[in-house]
Amino acid sequence: MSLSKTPASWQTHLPHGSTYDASAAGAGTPVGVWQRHWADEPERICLMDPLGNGLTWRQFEEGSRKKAEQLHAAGLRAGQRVLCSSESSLEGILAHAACLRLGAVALPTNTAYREAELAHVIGDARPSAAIVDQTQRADWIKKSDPGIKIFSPDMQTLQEIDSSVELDKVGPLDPALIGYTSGTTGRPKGAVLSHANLLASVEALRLAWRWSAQDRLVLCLPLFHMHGLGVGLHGTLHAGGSAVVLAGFDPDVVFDSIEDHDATLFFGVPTLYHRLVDHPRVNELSRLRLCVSGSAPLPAELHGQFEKATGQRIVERYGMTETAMLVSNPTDGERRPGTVGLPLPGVEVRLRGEPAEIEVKGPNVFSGYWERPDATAEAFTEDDFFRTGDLGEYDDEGYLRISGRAKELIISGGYNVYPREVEEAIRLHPDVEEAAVVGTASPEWGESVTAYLVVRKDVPLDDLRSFLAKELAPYKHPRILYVVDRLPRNALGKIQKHRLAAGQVLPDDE
Ligand code: MLC
Ligand code: AMP
Repeated sequence: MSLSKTPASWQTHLPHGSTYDASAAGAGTPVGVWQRHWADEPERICLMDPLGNGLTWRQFEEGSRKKAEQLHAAGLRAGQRVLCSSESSLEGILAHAACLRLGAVALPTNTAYREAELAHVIGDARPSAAIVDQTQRADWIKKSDPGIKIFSPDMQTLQEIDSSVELDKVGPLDPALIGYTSGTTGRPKGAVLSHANLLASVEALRLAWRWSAQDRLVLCLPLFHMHGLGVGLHGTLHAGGSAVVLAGFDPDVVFDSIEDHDATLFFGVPTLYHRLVDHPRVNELSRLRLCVSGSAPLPAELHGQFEKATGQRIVERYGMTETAMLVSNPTDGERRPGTVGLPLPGVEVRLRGEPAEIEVKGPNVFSGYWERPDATAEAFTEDDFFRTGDLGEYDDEGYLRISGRAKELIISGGYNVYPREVEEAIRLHPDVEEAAVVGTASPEWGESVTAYLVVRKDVPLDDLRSFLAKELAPYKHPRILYVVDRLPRNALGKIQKHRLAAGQVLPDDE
C-alpha cells in the first residue's frame, strides 16, 4: 500500500497566536463546558425559537435537570439508551441534554423512519426509553418492545419526582450517543461516540470557524444526524453562542430569522444552498458572518453562483457520523471550491492505496460500532486509523478533494441511502425479478435514488413507492425507475453498477 504525502497542516485553522491542545480537547465532556456557561452567564440566551421565545443558560440548566429527574424517576440509569426521534424543538433539545447529563446514551433517529427501520434500531440498541412527538411512532416503538418507556419531548408529568439525582458525572470516555449508519452491510449499525469525541470535534470547529459567544446560528437541519446535532447544536452550546432552532427548512423562515434575530451563521447541506440561491431574498444572506456546507459534495458551480448572489464564499467541510468533523476549508485563509479543505485541529488525515482511500485518526474519532467487534475491526487499520470509505486526493496546495467513494452509498439531499437496503426491499415485490439501485446526478438532490428493474410484470414507479412505504423512509424510495431486459454484469456475474450510474445501460444499447 502506498502512503501519499501529508496535506497542509491544520495549524492553518488556528487564530493567530492560539494553540490547540489535543489531549485537553479529548479529556473533557460537553456537559463540563455547559456547566461553566450556566455558572458564568446564567442570563445569556443560548437557544430560541423563530418567534424569539428564548432559553437562557439558567433555563437550559433547570429544564434539562427537570427532564433528567423525570427520566431517572421512570427508572432510566446511566449507560441505558434513549431513542430520540422528534422534530427539532427547544423541548427536544432539553431532553437530549437531560440524557447526556444523566449519562444515558442518546439514540437520535430519523423521524422519516418507518416501522421496520425503527424496529431494527430498537432490536439492535435495546433502548429503555424513547422520546417521540408522534403517536404513530410511539405505537411502532411499543409494538417493537412493550417495555420501552415513552415520553413526549415536553415530558409533562404529575408524578412526584426525586430531585436528589446526581447529574453531570459522566466521564470523557463514557458513551454519549449512538448514530446509526450503514457502510456496506445494508443493515445500519450503531456508531458509538463518547462525550470526549463530541467535545473534541466542536472544540476544533470553535477554533477553525472563529465560533464565539457573539455568534447566532440559524439551525434548520434535523437534530437526529451529525450535522444538525453534533455540529449545529453541540457547536453552539460549546462556543457559548446561541441558535435559532427551526422545525425544518423553509427559506422564508430562514430569512426572517436572520433578520429578526441578527443571526451570524448558517449551516446547510448542498440541497439547501441549491434552493436558496435562486430565491428572491437570497441577498439577505450577505449579512451573515459565515455560511458552511457539508454532508455531501457542494458543486463548485453552486459555490460560485452563491458568491455572486450573496458575496459569501461558503466554507465547505467534511465529516461523518463515526468521526464528527474531519476537514474544513479555512475561515481566514483561501476557501477552495470543489475541495473540503484542510484537516481540522487534532485530526490526522492520510490517503492510502490506489485509488486512495481517506483514513483518519483523532480525539473526535469513535472507538467502534455498538456490539459489532467484527465491523469495528474491519473499519480500523492495524495502526488505528479509521477507514472512511471515501476516496480522496490533495490538490497542489494540500487541500483535500473527495474524488469518489469506495463504499456503496447514495447521498440524496444530505441523507445517506444504502443501495443494498433499497434493493432488498424492492426484491420483496412479487413482480420484480431483479433490482439494482444506484445514485444518478441531480442538481437539487446531489444524487437521486434510481432503480433498474428486471420485472415479471410492469411495475409503475408510484406502485413501487407505495409498496415500499411500510419498509423504507420515503427519502430512500427510488425517484427514477428504469425497466430493463437484464442487468449488465461482468465476467464474474457482478452487476456493473458504475455503468448504471453513468446512464450507460440499457442492454439493448450494447
Ligand atoms: C425529503 N425528501 C427527500 C429528501 N428529503 N427525498 C430525497 N432526499 C431527501 N433528502 C422527500 C420526502 O420524502 C417527500 O417525498 C418530499 O421530499 C418532500 O418532503 P419534505 O419533508 O417537505 O422535504 P424537505 O423539507 O424539503 O426536505 C428536504 C431537506 C431535507 C433537504 C430539507 O432532506 C433535509 O433536511 N436534509 C438534510 C439532511 C441532513 O441533515 N444530513 C446530515 C447527515 S450527517 P414525497 O414523495 O413524500 O413527496 C452527515 C455527516 C456530515 O452526513 O458530514 O454532516
Ligand atoms: P454520514 O454517514 O451520514 O455521516 O455521512 C458521511 C458521508 O457523507 C461521508 O463518508 C462522505 O461520503 C459524505 N460527506 C460528508 N461531507 C461531505 C462533503 N463536504 N463532500 C463530499 N462528501 C461528504
